[in-house]
Amino acid sequence: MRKTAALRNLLRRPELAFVLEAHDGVSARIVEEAGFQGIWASGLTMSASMGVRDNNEASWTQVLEKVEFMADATSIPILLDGDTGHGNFNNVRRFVRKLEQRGVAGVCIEDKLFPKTNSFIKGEQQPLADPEEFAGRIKAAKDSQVDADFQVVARVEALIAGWPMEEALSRAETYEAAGADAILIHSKRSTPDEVIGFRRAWGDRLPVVIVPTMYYATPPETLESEGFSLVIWANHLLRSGITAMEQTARTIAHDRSLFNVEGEVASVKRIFELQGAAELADAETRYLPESPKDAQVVVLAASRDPGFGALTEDQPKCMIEVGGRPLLGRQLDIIRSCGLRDLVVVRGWKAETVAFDGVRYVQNDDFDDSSSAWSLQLGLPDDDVPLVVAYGDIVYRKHVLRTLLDENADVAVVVDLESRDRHAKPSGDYVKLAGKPQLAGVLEDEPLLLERVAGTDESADGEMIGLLKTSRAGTIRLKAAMERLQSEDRLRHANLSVLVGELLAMDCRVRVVPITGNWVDVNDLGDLAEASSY
Ligand code: SPV
Ligand code: MG
Repeated sequence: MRKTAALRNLLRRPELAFVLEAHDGVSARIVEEAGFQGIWASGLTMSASMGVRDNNEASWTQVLEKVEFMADATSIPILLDGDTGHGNFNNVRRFVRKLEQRGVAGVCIEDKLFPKTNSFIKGEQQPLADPEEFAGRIKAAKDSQVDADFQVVARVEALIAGWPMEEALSRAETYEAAGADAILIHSKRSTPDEVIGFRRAWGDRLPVVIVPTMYYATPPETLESEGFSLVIWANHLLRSGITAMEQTARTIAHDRSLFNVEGEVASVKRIFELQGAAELADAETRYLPESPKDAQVVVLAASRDPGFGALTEDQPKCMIEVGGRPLLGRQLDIIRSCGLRDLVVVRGWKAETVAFDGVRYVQNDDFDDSSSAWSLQLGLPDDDVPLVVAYGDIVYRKHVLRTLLDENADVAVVVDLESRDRHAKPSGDYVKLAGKPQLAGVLEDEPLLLERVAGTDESADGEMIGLLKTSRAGTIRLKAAMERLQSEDRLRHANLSVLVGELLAMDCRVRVVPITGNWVDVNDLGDLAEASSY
């Protein structure tokens, strides 16, 4: 529903409606989140929040600027306190057109003279407008609106200025005849007698709006049963904000520390929420090209590898030091040097020994009875972000990771085409490629794809080194493959090769980034010596 129509409904529906004051984008959002169906953009609080008086010291265009932020930040209608309309009928015409353009649903103008003064400052001494002249402002407003549902509320200040009820009623009648959509009857009494008296005499002719700032103790049921249409809580967010801000400022000044206020103030995260940060993050996934540097890196470093005997007695394999630096430290340096910053390490065996700055850790308590896909599942982010997945016990030259990141594919794995020539022991991560694996041809021709995982089959074309990346779309596929494995109870003991095999089984294209050497999978002491050069 358009905001104008929504405000019209609030004014016209049989049940009493409530709107709460806001004075900027964030307070407007707070009003909406609290469940209100409308916002009062108060002249008093908008001017106060700008540090000026409620005497039209802020120009009407400055008011427009402010209310535009409020309208943009919210989806409920705003009734703007238009003061006197900022001049005569002519100023009102332009004002109304501009308010409509800024997404404001209605305006309330009061029968006083520009520049106005707040009603609670010597209200009885304030001159009222000539009712016929003010009726001209109302008529001009109604004649200028483009949207038929834009609401113009005529505010009667007669009771504030000390005139009798007859004057208030006669003015209301004149404004109704001029086309007003509702009458705001204002009172500075501490009881609702005046406004109730007005409403009873006025009847149902036009909806009646009230501002119970001074008769705040009146129960809402009374206001409801007296037939009012709209209650404006006119200034309470600014006032509560002032109390909180004064308290916080005094405490910080006194303590010279934030310690005593931290638990009392909204979190920075809450500010981000109110600013709509989540919407932007969502939009980024739709509109920004994926940058490989935004990938989340998950390094799988939970396993012990008892083959190393005493070397992995008190630490996982990835923490074996070569040249004074643990293997994992070397790999993290390489990862960081490629611009990747979001690093997760899945720890397991002797987790406490795996400690690097700037890394988030996830724990695989079942490291003895699970494999790398299980660790990966524990380290996966909830969001479908691009991923880089690496075994924790490999090291490679920087350009290996660079080439992988540059590969424009949803799923890509690094495959060493010559690993068999260097290793005596067969690997379990051999793969068969689709098409010709010759490196020279590969670099120029069609993208090289994986055909199947080949386990220990030595006639295969190469070996996956344990380095894989996915785009956002690839992450979704990867998660689906993991779910399939899990549904068949195969995930717990699956390594990356099994996972890649499952992706292929799902008809997912897996791009191959071919290398020859330039990496080490540390399996014996000879590998350790080589790793020290990375
Ligand atoms: C405002 O909120 O600015 C109003 C209501 O006009 S009152 O302050 O009560 O006049
Ligand atoms: Mg005002």
